[in-house]
Order: sequence, then structure tokens, then C-alpha cells
Amino acid sequence: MEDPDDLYMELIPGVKEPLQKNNTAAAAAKIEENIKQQNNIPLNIAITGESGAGKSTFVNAFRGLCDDEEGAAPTGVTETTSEATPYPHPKYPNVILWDLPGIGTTKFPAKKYLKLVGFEKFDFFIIISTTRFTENDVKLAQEIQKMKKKFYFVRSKVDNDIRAERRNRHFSEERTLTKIRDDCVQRLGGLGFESPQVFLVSSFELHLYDFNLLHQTLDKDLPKNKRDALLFVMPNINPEIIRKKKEAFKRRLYWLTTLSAAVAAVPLPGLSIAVDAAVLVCPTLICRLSSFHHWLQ
Ligand SMILES: Nc1nc2c(ncn2[C@@H]2O[C@H](COP(=O)(O)OP(=O)(O)O)[C@@H](O)[C@H]2O)c(=O)[nH]1
Ligand SMILES: [Mg+2]
Repeated sequence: MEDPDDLYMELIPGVKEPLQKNNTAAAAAKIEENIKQQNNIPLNIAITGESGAGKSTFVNAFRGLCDDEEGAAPTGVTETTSEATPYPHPKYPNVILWDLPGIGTTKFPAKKYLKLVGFEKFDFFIIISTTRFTENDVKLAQEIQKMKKKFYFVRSKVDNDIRAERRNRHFSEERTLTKIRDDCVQRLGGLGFESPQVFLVSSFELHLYDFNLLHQTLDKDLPKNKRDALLFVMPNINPEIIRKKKEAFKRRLYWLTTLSAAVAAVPLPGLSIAVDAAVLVCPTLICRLSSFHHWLQ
């Protein structure tokens, strides 16, 4: 039977060999380096779309903040963002949501707009539209594609559509969602974008509609080393997300305890200082781990 330790060893490159050779100091150094790296992996998410599409509200919802909370992005029909504004996640500041100016408000062509907002730093773009995707949205998507970056179309404020449609006697939520989705796809097709995937979202109710599917798609598309960063900032919208977080924390706890055991086994003063430092630099992790302790029983 496969040793469960082997599964974890695969996750930290270069640690298996020193552990097998009983070179505890080398293994501990590798683990420590990896823990530090894991905690500092940056993830920059660009939120763009026309003014009023719901960008700032989406940024706040993603960060688990109400629109009127301190540190929240200003929202409302008259609020416009004139430059890309970074909003680090309150608990994981290495994950930053960028509230971009509406492309229509800048009057720049897509290429210049992307230069202006510094497109290189973004891991991916979310293009939000409230009723109909515009020519600007499509030009932006095409330019993002040319820059070899990923983008995702999000149709916002779906709660409004559902509420309005509920008034019909033959209301069906599934039919309404299909109608909205088809309409977006058709519209984007008409603007020269064939068979796009569109995610239907309400920032007021992230646990409904396609937000979870959006996470699954991002998770699949992201490089392996960035997946945990995205997972940790995901709001706890369903049991599946909570289960995945628990698994990820367990993996980290496994490495922290392995590191601590390795250090205890090697009586080198320099190394134990290094481990203290490693634990100090990741107080968020320790705090997170203790709050999830009951899951790990
Ligand atoms: N019903 C509903 N309203 C929303 C949603 N997202 C944003 N809004 C509202 O739409 C308006 C514009 O949102 P905002 O986030 O400021 O748009 P931005 O200009 O793209 O940043 C605000 O009044 C928000 O409360 C949503 O998911 N559902
Ligand atoms: Mg805004």
C-alpha cells in the first residue's frame, strides 16, 4: 500500500531524497523554504467592465466585506474608479483584487487601457457586465487574449433578473438562467466572440448561481502553486469549499509538524532559530490553523 507520507513528499520538491537519506537538516531547510514561499505567493486579480457593472461590489463581496465597511471599495451608481485600485484580501494580503476603471470611462482603446492599468501583473481578468456585454468588453477580451492572459466573462446582478422574472406565473429559475446565459453568448457571438463561457453571479448572494463554477474554472486554469492562494480567499459559500480548505490546511499542518520534528531531532542552534523565524513569519497560518483545529481532529 502507498505510504501516505509519499503523497505529501511529492508536494515539496526536493524533500524526499534528504528525508530518505536521513539528512534531516537539509529536509528541514527545504520544508522551511517551501512554507515561506507558499505564504507569499502573489495572486493579482483584475476586475474590469463598464462603469456601474458591479465591479466594486464584486471586489467587496469576494473580500467578505459589506459595501459600507472600512476598507471596502466605494460603490454606487455615481462612484467611478479613475485608476486601478488594489484591494488586498484582509486575511491574505498577498491576494489582491484590483478594481479597474471602466474601459468606457477612460476613452482609451483596449491596448492602451491594458498598458495603463499595468496588465502584466495580473494573473487573470474578470470582465463584468450587468445587462449586455459591450463592444468595449469584447475588444478588451481580445486584447487580453493577445497579451496571453486569461479572462472570464461574468454577468452580474442576476438576483435582479430572478426577482423580476419571479412575477411571471410560469417562472422557472433554471429557464431564466439559461435565457440570460444564451442571451450573453449570442450577444458576444454577434460582437465576434464565438462560444464564450459566461458566469452568472450575484455579488449579494455569492453562494447562488455560477460563482462556485467560476472558482472551479479558475482553479483548473491557475498554475498549481497559486491554487491554494485562491482557495484561501474564497468565501465559505458551500461545504465543498470548506472541505478543500480543510485539506489544504491539513497539508500545511503536516509540513509544519514535520519541520518542527525535524528541528527537534537535529541539535543545531542555527536551525532552530531558522524555524522560530519561519513560524514567526507565518503568524496568519498559525492563527488559521488554530481556528481550524476542530476540523483536524
Ligand atoms: N442587485 C444587485 N445590485 C448590484 C450587484 N452588484 C452591484 N450592484 C449595484 O449596482 C450599483 C453599481 O455597482 P458598483 O459596484 O459601484 O459598480 P462599478 O461602477 O462597476 O464599480 C450599486 O448600486 C450596487 O449596489 C448585484 O450583484 N446585485
Ligand atoms: Mg466602482
